[in-house]
Amino acid sequence: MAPMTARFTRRAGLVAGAAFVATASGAHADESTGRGALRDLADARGIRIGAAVASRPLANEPAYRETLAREFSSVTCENVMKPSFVQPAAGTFDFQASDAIVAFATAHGMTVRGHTLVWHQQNPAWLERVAAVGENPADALRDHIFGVVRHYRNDGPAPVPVWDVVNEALTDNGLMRDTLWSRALGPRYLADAFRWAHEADPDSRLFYNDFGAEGMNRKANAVHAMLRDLTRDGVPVHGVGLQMHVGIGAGHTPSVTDLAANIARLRAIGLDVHVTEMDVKLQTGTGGDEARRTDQAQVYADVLGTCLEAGVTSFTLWGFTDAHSWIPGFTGKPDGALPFDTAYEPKPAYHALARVLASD
Ligand code: 9MR
Repeated sequence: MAPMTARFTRRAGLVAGAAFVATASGAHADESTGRGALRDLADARGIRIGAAVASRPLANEPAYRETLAREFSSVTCENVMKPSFVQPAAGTFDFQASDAIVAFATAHGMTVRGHTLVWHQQNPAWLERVAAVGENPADALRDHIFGVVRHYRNDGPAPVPVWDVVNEALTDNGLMRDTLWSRALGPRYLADAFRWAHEADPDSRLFYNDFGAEGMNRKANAVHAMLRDLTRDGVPVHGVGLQMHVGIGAGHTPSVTDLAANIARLRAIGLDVHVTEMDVKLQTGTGGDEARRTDQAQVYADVLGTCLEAGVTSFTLWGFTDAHSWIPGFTGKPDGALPFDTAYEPKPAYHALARVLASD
């Protein structure tokens, strides 16, 4: 594949796409296409455009709610569906926070990606202990998966049609990550988790989700091989999430050629491919200067354009406003990795995404 087709060029992706105006409805319609917000453009292409959502700004900031509902057609709970939130004590489930996000999504015609059932982070202390001391850890994991998945199948505000069942089970070298679950249950915990999730809701699409496995590298090879073996063994895994936490500058984003090749080989083994957590670091320690924002827009355009061409059907960002991004909490520095700035104004990255969605 050519490294970049004409429609993802800087010129087509950015200059023409910069002509956006606020409409009466508050949407940022693109003057050059006469089309509306990202979700309208994504609808027209038959894909979902999503964002990770945090509970506090959703409850407290009207601009957060308005932008989310206007621009996105899929939501992922950034934190509150993880085990430490939904099962804080053994056998005691608490869906208040996650239900609030699911209810918001439903009220605004958005779908939900469930995130995440099995991970080595954000587990409650009781579950860590159960896994560590070997007190029926398989039962605990199965009960957790059943408790969460069945809630959304039967009692929650809406069904969750897609689950990230297992998150980040491999290392950068493509080895099984040493986690509470690999130690307690061995590598078979992956197959078990997918089987339990499928039993709990046979209608949900079940995903494996990881970072740094977007291009054709060692980890991506291992993800592909692992999922090929699981599907060959009849394990109900239906898709793979490419997280896409990337950045501007050489080496911080996979090449479009590698990305396309990796998506193609995953689809060739029958898997759906979603982008699940995209953000693009400026690596400035600030909100970034104009040139860096332009480079960032190009990365968003290249990745989205490649994914659309390669058959990705759901494209989720890890947040949407620089006012609420996980990166400052992680690096200790502001960054500006998302398409809306801290005042909810669209950045060049926003226009680039819209432009690619609107292109033929
Ligand atoms: O964005 C999430 C952040 O608020 C949490 O503190 C963090 C805990 O590790 O998890 C972040 O979300 C992660 C996601 O669940 C899985 N992939 C990596 C994401 C960013 O770290």
